[in-house]
Amino acid sequence: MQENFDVVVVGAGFAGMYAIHRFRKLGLTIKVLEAGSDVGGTWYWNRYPGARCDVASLEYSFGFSKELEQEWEWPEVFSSQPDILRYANHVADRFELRRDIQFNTRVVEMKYVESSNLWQIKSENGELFQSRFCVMATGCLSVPNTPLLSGADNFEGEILHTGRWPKEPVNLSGKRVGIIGTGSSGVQAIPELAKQSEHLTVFQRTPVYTVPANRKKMNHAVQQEFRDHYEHIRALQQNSRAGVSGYRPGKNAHAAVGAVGADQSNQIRELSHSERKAMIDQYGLGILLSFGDVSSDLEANEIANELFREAIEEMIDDPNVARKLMPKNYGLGCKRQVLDRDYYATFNRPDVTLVDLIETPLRHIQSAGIQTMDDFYPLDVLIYATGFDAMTGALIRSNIIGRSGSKLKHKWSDGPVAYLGLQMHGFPNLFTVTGPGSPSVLCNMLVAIEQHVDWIADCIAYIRDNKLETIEPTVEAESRWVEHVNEVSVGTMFRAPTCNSWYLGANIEGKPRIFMPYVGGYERYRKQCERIASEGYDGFMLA
Ligand code: NA7
Repeated sequence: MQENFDVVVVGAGFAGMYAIHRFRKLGLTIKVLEAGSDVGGTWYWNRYPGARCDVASLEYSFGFSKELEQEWEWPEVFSSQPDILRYANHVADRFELRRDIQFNTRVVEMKYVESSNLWQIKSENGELFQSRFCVMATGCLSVPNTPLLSGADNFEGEILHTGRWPKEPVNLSGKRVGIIGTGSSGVQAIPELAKQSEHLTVFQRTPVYTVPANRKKMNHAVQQEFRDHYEHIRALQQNSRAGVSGYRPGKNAHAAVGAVGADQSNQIRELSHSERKAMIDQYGLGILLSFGDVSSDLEANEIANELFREAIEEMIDDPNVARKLMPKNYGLGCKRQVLDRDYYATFNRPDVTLVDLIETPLRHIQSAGIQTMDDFYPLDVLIYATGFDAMTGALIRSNIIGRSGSKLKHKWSDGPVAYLGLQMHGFPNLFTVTGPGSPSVLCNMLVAIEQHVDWIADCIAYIRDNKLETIEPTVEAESRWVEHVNEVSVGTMFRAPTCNSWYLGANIEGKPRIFMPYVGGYERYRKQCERIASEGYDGFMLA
């Protein structure tokens, strides 16, 4: 049995959810296929203790509905995973989205059939769906990376991954827990795991630069002020670099540093050492991210790195542990900025051990724990906080087959090639939401999602209204865009010679090293998308 729709959307995170709402307005028939058992995407899967968003919630929220903006209450400035998931569920209920979603359905193949100009979508349980348009709302960080570690199968305790945390509560009390990975997920989880377990051992490969998160409860007057000015705030977002308005009623601009959108006007080079230290004392380590030269000049960056290391030395009781926690071989701004709650203080606890995997590499995982070069660490639970096959992972996994049987995984074997991060040549009528080559992870995701879904909806309406059949980019437009994405990233800290990050695919063995998101800024990107559409889809072939 094959079901037919105008559009099949893969994924019921925020992108897939908004797509339903938006496409319904066009009168399209829609089916959203979602591997999980409910809505929420990232916030459905990442339920690990301490999971939290690094963009303030009054900004990290949908702007398409005035009623939604007015009615929703955010309990904290930077929301925890349960609150964001609650919001996702509220949106699903309010707009009755679930009736167009089929849960527990993992897509295993998507094939373009040239003779009918339709896509055939196959699920893991063998169901078939057919549609004229496909929208990949599969998320940028949705395929967990579990490195193949020697002897991993031998481990007889419980194995968890932060990106696939169970729905049922995990009881860690009285247990010896080990965690591998100190990126955002590890850093957020470690203080909570230390509280919940009997003993926590942190296996660290690369020390992280992490700054304290804003942990304020929501101020109701501020929330109301946002509600009163949302129209203005959404306009500011649209004209910003990172989809963040920066609107802070009555607050110092330094008060809220998020992972995207900090003020970049100051220069660290212009201050003396004591002035720099005084600023850190006053505003916290997060202030280092607000210096423009720190993100553009390697020497200024090293000044900030050194200040960071000095701060770690002051915060950690044991100088040997402090030394291990100091990042040395790469700079601030190379990786996505990590925000934490009590990360460094956690290493002063007697029930927390830090293992430096560079000094004492992991030799073998055994049935009862981890053997490194110099010691054995007995464990009841082993947690991977080892990140994701970012940006391309979920698209390649969906096994997308385009015109003449060409496979996306082959097209992308040297790195992702797409026009505007929205479409690929050879894959007509298939769209990606926040795909590689778009601002995506460098932008407030909800802003990026709404812009992409709106653009795709307008494009589908244009095709329908003009009695056209297909749209896909030309090879030339696609390669020009890829070149442009590459050009604008040159000279940024993201591409510093010492930098290895998931933005570059460097965390996955064998993945081509390409800077994947568009760093030219959201506003600039949005305007290009709008111009292209208004000029009759410049760079696209319409048939
Ligand atoms: P990240 O940021 O990719 O962090 C993964 C961590 O896992 C990082 O510390 C890695 O060390 C470590 N890792 C990965 N593979 C290994 C192996 N084989 N051995 C030891 N350690 C390893 O993922 P997160 O989930 O924390 O965050 C991803 C994004 O989600 C984040 O940026 C936010 O946007 C939300 P490495 O640095 O590679 O040496």
